[in-house]
Amino acid sequence: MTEPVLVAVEAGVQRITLNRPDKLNSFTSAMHALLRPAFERARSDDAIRVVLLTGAGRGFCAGQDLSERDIRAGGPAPDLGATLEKLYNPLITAMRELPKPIVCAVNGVAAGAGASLALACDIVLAARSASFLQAFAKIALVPDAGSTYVLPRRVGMARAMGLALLADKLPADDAERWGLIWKCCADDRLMAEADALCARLAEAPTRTLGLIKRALDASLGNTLEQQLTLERESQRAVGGSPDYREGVAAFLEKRTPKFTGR
Ligand code: T3D
Repeated sequence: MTEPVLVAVEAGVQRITLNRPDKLNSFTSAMHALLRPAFERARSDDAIRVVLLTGAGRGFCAGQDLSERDIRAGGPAPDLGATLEKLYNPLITAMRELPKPIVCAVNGVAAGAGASLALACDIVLAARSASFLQAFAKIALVPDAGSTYVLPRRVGMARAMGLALLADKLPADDAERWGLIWKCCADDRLMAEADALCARLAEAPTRTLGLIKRALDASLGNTLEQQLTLERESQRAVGGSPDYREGVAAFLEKRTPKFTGR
């Protein structure tokens, strides 16, 4: 049987491919059972220095597989809060707490929790034909898996409201222009650009990148005072690292640094 999530590690990059192309990689519980452990492995395995997340086929991820839900009239009301609590929320938390960069290559439509998944990554590249869709309101749901947190912070409240209330597709070009994602690129360049970015990040000072990610995330809720303290503590931690020594030595010796990630 084909696995609904493929995971491979090579040259410091853990590639995770959502793999239910016929259903636009919409989320099933079987996918959840593979996806979160992949991020947990990325956390504990020193050989992994960057994660690349993408989708197989023409879509990135169409959100929750709606055929998994029992909506028969008169049937028991599904507790969708429970699915968030057990599956989506821990997944998004694991991604944000991973002290390593996550690159997302959005190869096609990212809808519902699929859009949230993409936006939970650190650097989001999208094919020009891709789009982002807050599909939730179309089926009378509230945006979840972190969307209501990320959207206003990235694009401002006016655009976040429009996206969430109207549930119209936002083309990748506009997503880049609005600051929702890092970059949009030609469809046939997407994977090459994502691979190049990951190769670069796999040679970067991983521990430092983890602390940069943590500091930027924390800044959204911190006062300046708290943020200055966090910067001080982060700098204190990396100041004793082998990669800092290597970075400065390489600068002084006018050569390219060889970071180990420690
Ligand atoms: O339930 C909980 O746990 C709460 C958490 C919820 C999180 C959520 O994500 S809620 C939002 C769920 N997602 C959606 O509502 C999006 C539904 N999909 C669409 O609106 C459209 O498929 C797209 C706009 C994404 C793409 O449209 P299009 O025309 O390019 O493709 P299509 O023909 O609609 O889809 C292709 C196939 O994928 C099709 O299957 P078929 O007919 O060829 O056998 C379609 O049914 C299937 N598919 C697409 N999205 C889903 C799906 N099947 C199940 N669930 C889906 N979400």
